[in-house]
Amino acid sequence: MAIKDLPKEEYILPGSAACPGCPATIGLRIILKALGRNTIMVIPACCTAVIESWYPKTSFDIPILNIAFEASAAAASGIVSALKKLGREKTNVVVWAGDGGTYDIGLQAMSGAFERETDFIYICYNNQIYSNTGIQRSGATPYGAWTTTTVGGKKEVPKDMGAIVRAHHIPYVATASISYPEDLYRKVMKAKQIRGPKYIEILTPCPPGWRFSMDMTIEMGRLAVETGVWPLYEYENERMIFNGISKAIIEGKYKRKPVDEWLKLQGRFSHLFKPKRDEERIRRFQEYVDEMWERFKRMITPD
Ligand SMILES: Cc1ncc(C[n+]2csc(CCOP(=O)(O)OP(=O)(O)O)c2C)c(N)n1
Ligand code: SF4
Ligand SMILES: [Mg+2]
Repeated sequence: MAIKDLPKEEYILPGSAACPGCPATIGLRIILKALGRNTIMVIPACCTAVIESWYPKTSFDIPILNIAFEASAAAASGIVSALKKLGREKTNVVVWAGDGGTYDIGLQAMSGAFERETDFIYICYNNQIYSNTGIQRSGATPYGAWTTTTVGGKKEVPKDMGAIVRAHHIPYVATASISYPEDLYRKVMKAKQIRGPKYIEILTPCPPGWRFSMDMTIEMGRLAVETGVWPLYEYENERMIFNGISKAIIEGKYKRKPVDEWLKLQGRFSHLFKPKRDEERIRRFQEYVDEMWERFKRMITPD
């Protein structure tokens, strides 16, 4: 499928309160084309809760439940139960939460909903920061990145959320990127057909948070995949399948670009290049990515 073949319906209307170049609205447009109108979305505190705009006006053309930061997956479980009582099981129940609301504050509720086998889709849009409250670090912030709470660069590596989610042995786990809309659309369409908990995590490069020019959002997402910083995969029936360039990487048909090519375009990493190149931290970043791909290789190699 090509991007021109995606459904023409739009559920994110003009007049949202997003920054220009916002990746969250790009992602929402794509996923809602796949989900369609028969969808109830749960959104905790995050940029998207602001993007919707303020009551009585809204730019979102589907029902939304805005809920406390830590409670989105629990609220989704409640909605799924209520719909079952009403005989409306065909309605898609979807959590759309940021990385702060997923890796950190909403993790317990998400784990509980996965364990209860709630029939819903949990989508994390990962901009690697708490952007709504002014660019603080989250459990998803990369090593070395500037945020307002990691002024000299983050000292720790991000959580391996993919591994945490896969450990719940739910039917479907996938990663995606707003820079590959057809891939994202296909994954949401697939998740819609599967019963039980589904998790999709979308990398969403944020211009003000990562400090790059707003016309570079798509390019920044592509480079994340081309450098191997962001892998595209699906985990289904306990099997890992890579997609697009990530498939070519794992099969040895595409050589990952050096991470510098992604890092140097973002102001949040500028201290790694100025006043002089910080060889040690750039090497550590590259090693982190190399080790992740080594782990993936071990996962797909039969014993
Ligand atoms: C329990 C709780 N702690 C803190 C906040 C303040 N808060 C609201 S949105 C937000 C950041 C959300 O970050 P993320 O989930 O990554 O979404 P983003 O803003 O990046 O879109 C924070 C810290 C809150 N609303 N509730
Ligand atoms: S801060 Fe980033 S994620 Fe939030 S509205 Fe602006 S561009 Fe979108
Ligand atoms: Mg965030």
